[in-house]
Amino acid sequence: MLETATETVDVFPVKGVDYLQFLVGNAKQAAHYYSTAFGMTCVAYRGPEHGYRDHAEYVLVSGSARFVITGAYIEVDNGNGTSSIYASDPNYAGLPPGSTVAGNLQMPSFSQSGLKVTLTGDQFTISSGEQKLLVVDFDVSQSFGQLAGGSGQWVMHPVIKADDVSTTGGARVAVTLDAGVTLPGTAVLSEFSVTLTGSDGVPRTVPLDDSDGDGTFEAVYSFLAPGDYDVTIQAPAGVTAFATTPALPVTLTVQSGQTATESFTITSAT
Ligand SMILES: [Ca+2]
Repeated sequence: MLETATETVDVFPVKGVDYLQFLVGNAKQAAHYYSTAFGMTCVAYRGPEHGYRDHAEYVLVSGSARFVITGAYIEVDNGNGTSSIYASDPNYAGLPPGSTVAGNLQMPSFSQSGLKVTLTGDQFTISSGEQKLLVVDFDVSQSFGQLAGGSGQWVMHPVIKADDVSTTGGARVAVTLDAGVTLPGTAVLSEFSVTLTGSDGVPRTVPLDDSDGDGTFEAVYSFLAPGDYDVTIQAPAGVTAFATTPALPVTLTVQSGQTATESFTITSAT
């Protein structure tokens, strides 16, 4: 197993956050909740009466964080080559042009329980006089679900994870084709993707990319909670089987402040 962990320089340091935008079903109700329950201050609003016929947006301020609340939609893969769109409002302004809304996207959590942020280890310690930055990760796969009973409606229960920036690590998974190995049909390495799954069971999938054109395709991860991650590689349609060295799955250990790396060679593909 080729597993190394090296010191890394953060090539994309986060120096500040301009605003967080929350996409909700009822912006007025959510803004009211954040104001009355969380003590945020509403500093701006725009809506139909200002000429924004499809918008109802509130800007809320809490300390130096800003929260912008509007609507949302989810596009669901029907598994047969088609997709359907579910929206918080059939006229939601953020919909793709010309799209047809198949059903309703409900977002009850915002009005019932507010926004919950899951901290690694369920705790976060800040000492007196200390400043900490949090990485906030909106988990799409856990945040959307289909209502039971075949109603066709979708529900958003936002799951947001947070980690102390200084305790997170990164990962870099490289994939190359062995000499003489070709992919079947029109398949190319950029259609492959890499998935890391940690102890939380949440898959994090990143497509392979060769931005510098040197023939080595990579999936790069930032701001991972330290711990062990199972590494798997997904092939596109048209590739029925493939083998790698080292063989999959591989466990990658992410450490705080470091980038764990793993390099795979595809030794056969059919
Ligand atoms: Ca490359």
